[in-house]
Amino acid sequence: MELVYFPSRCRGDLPRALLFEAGLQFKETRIPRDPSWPARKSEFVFGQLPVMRLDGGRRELAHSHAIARYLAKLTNPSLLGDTIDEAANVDMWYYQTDDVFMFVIIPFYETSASVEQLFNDKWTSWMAPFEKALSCSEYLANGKLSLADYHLFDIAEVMLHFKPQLLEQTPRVRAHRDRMAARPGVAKLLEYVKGLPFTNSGNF
Ligand SMILES: N[C@@H](CCC(=O)N[C@@H](CS)C(=O)NCC(=O)O)C(=O)O
Repeated sequence: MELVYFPSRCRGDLPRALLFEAGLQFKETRIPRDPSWPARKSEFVFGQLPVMRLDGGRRELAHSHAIARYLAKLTNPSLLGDTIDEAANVDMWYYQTDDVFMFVIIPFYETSASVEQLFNDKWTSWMAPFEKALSCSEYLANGKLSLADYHLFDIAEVMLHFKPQLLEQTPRVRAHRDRMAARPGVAKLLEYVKGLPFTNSGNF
């Protein structure tokens, strides 16, 4: 398996985490995010990354969530829920994490006082449903580990680096991040991405 992404964390970490958690061997190709990138976009089905190359490059799977779901099905299908109802609950939490992730990555593209203000104003309300869910379970959905937990971890990681003081205001999300970070595969991920920026825009 070959994961193709930029030399950054952002949407690369979810597939990376699942690969490490499953102990799968993979190759990672990092495409420089520099003036040569626009000419390379057409190499990829949607002109964006991450992409996973399968079957020695004969198949290409784009979209971090399609890749994540594929890896979950392949290595630990329970991450997607064990019944239809569980799966619906996992999807619900997973899609919510992605809605919030889209906000949380705004500073990758913009730096302004208004972004800081947005985070100060909104972080606790974005996190409120997660804090509530984590008050009765260690996990977001069905009382067990799911894909949604990995994507909440991605959100918390961004905040830990961007505005750690805000993460401290949501102690259950903070504790959930620490529990996830202690998982052997996630610990390997953190070692693997050490020093990688979250983005290549230069913002952070
Ligand atoms: N929904 C897609 C979003 C992919 C995406 O936005 N990729 C960004 C990097 S995180 C990208 O390729 N940007 C370069 C470009 O659009 O030219 C996913 O989850 O994979």
